[in-house]
Amino acid sequence: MNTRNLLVSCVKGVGRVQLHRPHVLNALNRELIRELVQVLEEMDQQDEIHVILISGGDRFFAAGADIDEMADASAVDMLVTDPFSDWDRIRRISKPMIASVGGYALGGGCELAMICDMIIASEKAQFGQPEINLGVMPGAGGTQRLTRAVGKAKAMEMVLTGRPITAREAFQAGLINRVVPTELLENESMKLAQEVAAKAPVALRLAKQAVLRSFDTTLKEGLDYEQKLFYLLFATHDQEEGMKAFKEKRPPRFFGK
Ligand code: DAK
Repeated sequence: MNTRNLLVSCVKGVGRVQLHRPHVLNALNRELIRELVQVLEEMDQQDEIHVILISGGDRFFAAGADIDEMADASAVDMLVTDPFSDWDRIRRISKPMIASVGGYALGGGCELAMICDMIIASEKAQFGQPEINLGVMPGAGGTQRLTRAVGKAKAMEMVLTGRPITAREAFQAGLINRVVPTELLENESMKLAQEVAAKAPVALRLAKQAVLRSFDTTLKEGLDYEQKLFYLLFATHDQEEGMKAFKEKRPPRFFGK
């Protein structure tokens, strides 16, 4: 697919998407989001891709939604044109997504990273929800996913002051999976993505679904759901292969069936 704001490639089971609007620190305009959603949905359908890795630039992952595009909108414009409707499709991507954050992940940038299933960041990265400084508030998960990840105290402070936190603070607060030296970010992100990409693809999808379900269900319903998905995996070739390979003391060869 031809894109103006993204660099797209595929390496050993990993679909790589790099946000690329450097002159505005990857501000997420409508065109970029439309392209991103299309690429993610295509990757979700491609058998050779098992994991999706989203990255930005060295100094910035994304500095949020494009303020120039929003500045003159009225509430009615927002309601009628629903300019952010594409966002919702990102959370329906069924393959695991990893965000690789090299610098600022602010506003919508932080929210995009949080839609991903894991976040790996460089020592220079910063995470924040500065919308309050613009007279608004987060609109794509900054009050919900952030609070679930870091708890009420830290989320309130970030959302009400707009102050970003460092990668180390984000790690300590449970927002991100790991912090790595800047020069290792690309390698470490790829290593993690390939480690996951080598697993059984159907099991990956269902496991992702089950973990996400825990956020909006009761424990009992979540456990029932998990159990059904677990049983369902016994209909896959990969379950047979995984267990056979274990008994034969060899690495499994998964086919995604
Ligand atoms: N939008 C547009 N342009 C931006 C931008 C942004 N978010 N961030 C940076 N830029 C542009 C700057 O205007 C500047 O352009 P020129 O002046 O060169 O033409 C260029 O990028 C370089 O930026 P700076 O000169 O400011 O660079 P600095 O290194 O000095 O500062 C910074 C970096 C990241 C601290 C600063 O640029 C900054 O504070 N940026 C704004 C961060 C921000 O407030 N982000 C939140 C935006 S609101 C929703 C979905 C999403 C959202 C809402 C709803 N739904 C699904 C409903 C999201 C909302 C937001 O993210």
